[in-house]
Amino acid sequence: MTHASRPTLGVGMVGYAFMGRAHSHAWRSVGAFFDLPCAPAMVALAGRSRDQTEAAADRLGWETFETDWRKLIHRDDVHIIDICTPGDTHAEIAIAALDAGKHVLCEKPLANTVEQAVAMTEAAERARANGVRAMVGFNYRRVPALALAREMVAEGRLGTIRHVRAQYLQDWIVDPEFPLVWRLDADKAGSGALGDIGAHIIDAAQFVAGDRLTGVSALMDTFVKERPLAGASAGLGAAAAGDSARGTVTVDDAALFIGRLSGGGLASFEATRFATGRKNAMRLEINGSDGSLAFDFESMNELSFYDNTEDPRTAGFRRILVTEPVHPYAAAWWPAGHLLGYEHTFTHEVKDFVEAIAGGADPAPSFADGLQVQRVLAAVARSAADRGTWTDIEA
Ligand code: SOE
Repeated sequence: MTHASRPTLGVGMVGYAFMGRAHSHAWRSVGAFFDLPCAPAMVALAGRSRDQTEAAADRLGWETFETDWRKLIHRDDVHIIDICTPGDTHAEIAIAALDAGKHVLCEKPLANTVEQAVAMTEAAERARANGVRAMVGFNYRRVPALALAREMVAEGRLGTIRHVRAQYLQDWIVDPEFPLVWRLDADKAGSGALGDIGAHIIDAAQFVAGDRLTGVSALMDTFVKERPLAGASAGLGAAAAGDSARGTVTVDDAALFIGRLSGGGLASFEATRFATGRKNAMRLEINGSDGSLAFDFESMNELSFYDNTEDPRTAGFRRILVTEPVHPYAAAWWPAGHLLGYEHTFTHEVKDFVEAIAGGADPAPSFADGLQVQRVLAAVARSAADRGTWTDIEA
């Protein structure tokens, strides 16, 4: 088959804010760098406001736009629905799209509740019987260094895993005057640091370790309980009720927990938006009997490896620059040492999704994987609400 005669996969995306921009970039660039079996076409963008959606479609490279996502999912030229909206709408859109026979890529966390995630997973299973695929967007799996870490653990380079230490540290709401945006509203976001960034480290830790959490004990807190309402002037979409108007923060600012892994290891997690000075420090350290791995997203092209089988006189953590053609995803990009960024993780995500669809394979992470993360989030919230009581995670 020539490049030009490949079948087209029409993409329809819902939402055009931060994640919509990141996904648009991925859809725009994926075909230029990866040799895909199908050609993705950016068919249409959906959003509620006509003017803003039209302008976003134009800026982000979408051919057309819709002001109702229901129209999008019934278009014959759309084969994939990419959901980039806040969590409160994921279930409705994803289930309708899957039932309409569209493949679905859904941003994380999969849903706002376990019940929604169960319904979405059931819809994905129904659709799978007809060759329709669903994937949840845990993009950090597609950081080359973390994909390499997974390969190394799977090859046994770390031996038996004893510790998994995961942190996701941000500081964007340290200022108590930072407005009450949707990510601080439980109705829209489900939870705060827990679901937004805790979900990422739960998925990444389990993915790299190849293991699952079985139970947790947690602490959560909301340090700043009221914030200025997000006014229209701030471009944040909520109604302004005067300069001094404040609203209640209904989500956690920080979530910390310890957990047990089914393979016998112990794990600790810290997700916070109050780690002053840490911008996007998504960190993972894994200690095994034969070695350790350490990663920090703020240096995302690097992976630290300690090989415990080496001569102890010269052993030490070594820094692997994960840009060699032999490294995951790297061959498609630049010569070694020419670094990748945050946006590339989304390009890798859509590449893997398109390949799975074309190859009739199940993409990972599946909705069932997203549901399992949702169960961990729920167990963490339950434990924290009950003074840290040990809480098992439903298998
Ligand atoms: C905001 O906290 C956020 O953008 C998350 O929603 C993303 O998933 C994460 O990658 C970066 O931080």
